[in-house]
Amino acid sequence: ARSSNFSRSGDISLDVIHRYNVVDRYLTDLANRFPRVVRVVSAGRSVEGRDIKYLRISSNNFQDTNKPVVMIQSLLHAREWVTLPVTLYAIHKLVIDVTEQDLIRNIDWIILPIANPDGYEFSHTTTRMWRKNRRTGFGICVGVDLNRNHDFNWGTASSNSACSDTFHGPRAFSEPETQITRNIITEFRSRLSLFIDAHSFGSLILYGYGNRQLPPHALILNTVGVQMAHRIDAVKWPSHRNYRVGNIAAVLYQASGGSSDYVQSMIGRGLSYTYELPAYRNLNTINGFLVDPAFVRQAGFETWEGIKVAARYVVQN
Ligand code: ING
Ligand code: ZN
Repeated sequence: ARSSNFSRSGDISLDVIHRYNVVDRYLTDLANRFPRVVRVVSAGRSVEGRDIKYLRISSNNFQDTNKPVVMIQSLLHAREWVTLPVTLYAIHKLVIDVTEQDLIRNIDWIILPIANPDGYEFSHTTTRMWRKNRRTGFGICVGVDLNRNHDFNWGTASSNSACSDTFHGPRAFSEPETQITRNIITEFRSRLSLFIDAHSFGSLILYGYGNRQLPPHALILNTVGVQMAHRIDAVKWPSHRNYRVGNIAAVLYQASGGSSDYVQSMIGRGLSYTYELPAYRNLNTINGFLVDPAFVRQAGFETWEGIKVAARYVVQN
């Protein structure tokens, strides 16, 4: 119902996990309401034909090429629902409830809330634990793991079986959803200073590379990561664990073709992270992908506190 998704002024509610259609309409409405700061870009279509939109948020329409660009995306993995409030909260604080002007004065933002719309809708309508996109043509099994499909060490730590949840697809960037990321990076790579891909769950801030090799500026990635983690820990829900920071393979597992690895490989000394948000479950569930509605707003708020730390770091360095 319109009333629970949007306030009377047209702002989206931040304590609900919204469906694709609601978010899609919101992005367009926002660009119409705030034409001087918000542009909506239809970047392409998913396998099933859904429009994949992102917002460009800027005080001067990206004209000042000295400004760093920060990109945040969510829902590359369908079932990781709690990542959506991260991007919606960021949009809210950059466009509607602007309490910190420096963020918009000093930075141009690219925010892509639903990177995998087909998988996301499928996780609402049919299979809650769906992870991949909805590519068919591989026999009885469906879907490519979009976070194994990017062109960095592609196919070296992932599955070649379409039945696997980590199927890397027939070739790097075979999927329209990952091609969109590639196109955005190609367009903005010289100014892209910070990239954050929001996943869940685990309370981790991860940096490259997924084969355990460290980028030359790994010490900076770690230091800024720890600063973000400290900030989130300071405002997090008391019973939730502290964030941990480290290399993807060292902290979690080996994985190739991830979005943050690809972006890191393209932006030199820029900072690229995968966030694993906490398991915002209620006490009766063991599944960390199931979100207690009581935590949706908190998830957006506390993650934004962390993102701001890195955003301000890239402005100053
Ligand atoms: N975790 C990520 C995954 O795709 C990851 C971890 C991060 C892999 C960065 C590769 C690169 O498996 C979740 N929860 O999806
Ligand atoms: Zn994920």
